[in-house]
Amino acid sequence: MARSPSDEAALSNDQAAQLQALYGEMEPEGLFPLWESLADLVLPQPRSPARPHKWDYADARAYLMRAGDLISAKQAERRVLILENPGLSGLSSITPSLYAGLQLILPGEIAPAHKHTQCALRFVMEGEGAFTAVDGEKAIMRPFDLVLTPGGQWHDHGNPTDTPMIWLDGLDIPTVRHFDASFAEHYEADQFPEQVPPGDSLNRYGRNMRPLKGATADRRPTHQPLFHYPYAEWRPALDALAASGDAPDPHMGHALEFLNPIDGGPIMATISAHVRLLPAGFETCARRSTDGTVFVVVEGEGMAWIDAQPMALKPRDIVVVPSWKALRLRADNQIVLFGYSDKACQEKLNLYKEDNL
Ligand code: 1HN
Repeated sequence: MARSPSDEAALSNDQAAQLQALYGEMEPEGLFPLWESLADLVLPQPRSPARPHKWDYADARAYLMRAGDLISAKQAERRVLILENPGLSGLSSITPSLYAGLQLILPGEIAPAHKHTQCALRFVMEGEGAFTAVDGEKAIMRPFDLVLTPGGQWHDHGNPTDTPMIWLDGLDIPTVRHFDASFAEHYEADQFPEQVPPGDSLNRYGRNMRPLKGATADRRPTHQPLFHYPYAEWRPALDALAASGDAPDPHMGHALEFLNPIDGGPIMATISAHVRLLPAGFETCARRSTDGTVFVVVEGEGMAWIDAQPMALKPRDIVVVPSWKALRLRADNQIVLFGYSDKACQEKLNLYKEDNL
């Protein structure tokens, strides 16, 4: 939409020289000419600085285990390797709005209780039986469970098992940074006191029901009662969808979004998450959307093309697809993917757009 002055009749040498002199004098006052940058500020379509990228789980895991030999979870507060997008150097971001990291908690360790404005999700990569506690309620984690720690809630992690536990952290850190709205606090003890038995809120809110009345019914924040979405529940739901006889969506395959039971909306205010199943041999049509998305390969092998850049997929690989890059997928055998993005936030701001090609 914007044209620079150079598109018009060329500036005379004298005009150009006088403009440069003007810019030079204004700059120390914090004043700049919009006409020199308008075309870069208001883009005709997204031009993400983020790049398509894949992290090989085995490679990242080897570094994470080395970190495990060198620093404890307690010393580190959180022992995490940040998955930084190569196009967003120094920003600790996987997309301009989202953060991703791989967190390790070793047998016997505790990651101490804290709370912050940022919303987080955990997607379990390996290990079974460690927990995340949210406001004193444990979610016992198994591979490919989704666990939320919504903003403002005390959370600590512990691993009472004899094997390492690794999960992917997804947070809205860059979004909160953008709004200059970060607050954080440490709890006075390592763990927030246990309030209810593990699984309590899943029982109350995770069965398409909610407490009708009762003293403990409102213990969870009313806008965010459920924080555990077990693999044991979402995986059979995908299989049932695939077996229903409906053809897979040409762009998405069989896809299910995780919901907040309180309003049927996305899981958290800033982050949406979904899973999809692509039957063996299935190839999607290309699709682009404004929500840069982080994918975890849960099972299967195949290929992704991101704006025609090919990437081979195998279990536990992590792939980022930036905003408005066309994604095409092929499943060599049946593929299951988990994905999270800032779609929830973009929809609130009336920004979200998708294009099925
Ligand atoms: C955080 O609270 C966790 O609780 C993990 O496990 C990673 C990265 C930045 C800020 C807070 C956690 C985090 C984080």
